[in-house]
Amino acid sequence: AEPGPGAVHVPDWLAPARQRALVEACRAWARPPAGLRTVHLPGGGTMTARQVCLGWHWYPYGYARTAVDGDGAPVKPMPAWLADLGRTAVRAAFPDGGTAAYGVGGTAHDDGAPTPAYDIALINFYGADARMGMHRDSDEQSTAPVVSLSLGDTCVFRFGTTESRGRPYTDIELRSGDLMVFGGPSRLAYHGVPKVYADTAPPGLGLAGRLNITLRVSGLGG
Ligand code: MD5
Ligand code: FE
Repeated sequence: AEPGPGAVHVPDWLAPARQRALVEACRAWARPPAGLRTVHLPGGGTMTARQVCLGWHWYPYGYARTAVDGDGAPVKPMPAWLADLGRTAVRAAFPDGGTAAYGVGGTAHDDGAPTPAYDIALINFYGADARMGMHRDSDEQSTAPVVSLSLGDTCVFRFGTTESRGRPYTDIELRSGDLMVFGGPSRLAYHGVPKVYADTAPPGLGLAGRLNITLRVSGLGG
């Protein structure tokens, strides 16, 4: 299903055992050093979703190799298996390579050159009251698609335009195991998470709340 050009939603992409393994991995990544933290915005606001990073550490607004707005420790490495999962996800979302329609795909994105490896994972943890305001992801130096994996509670994901934070937008429910890929014209679209539905995680996942794993290409080099 395609909420917009280059944006693909693949419901139920992760099998239950895969979801459990990812939740377990997130638990380990959340531990210090460079673990789960609260993000403070330069304007004085606080993000209600807490975050941990792999590969490169995101801060408002850039990337570093250490948790510059946390405990200052080196960011945890991006595991090769998670980078591979990113590439596999893009192939699943764009089975034809997507190059003709959107300039994105599993092996090539904007110019026919091989897509560089996924080298960033940003993991957001949403409690029942957490939200994410409308924003664009523009701190990467690469046009490669962003891969989003949802675990735990169902949320409303709001997908807008590249023009403004406001209407028009499309609201989509994302459930545990869903994949979304944002490429081509959707790579820089405004988006947010206005609502998390408490206690909707699959029983047996062992997660209260929502986890979102985004896989990205930094374009920053080694
Ligand atoms: C989430 N995370 O559900 C979302 C999933 C973030 C964030 O927004 O910045 O950590 S990533 C959704 C995304 C990425 C890139 C482009 C678009 C959506 N889009 O065009 O809609 O926690
Ligand atoms: Fe985002």
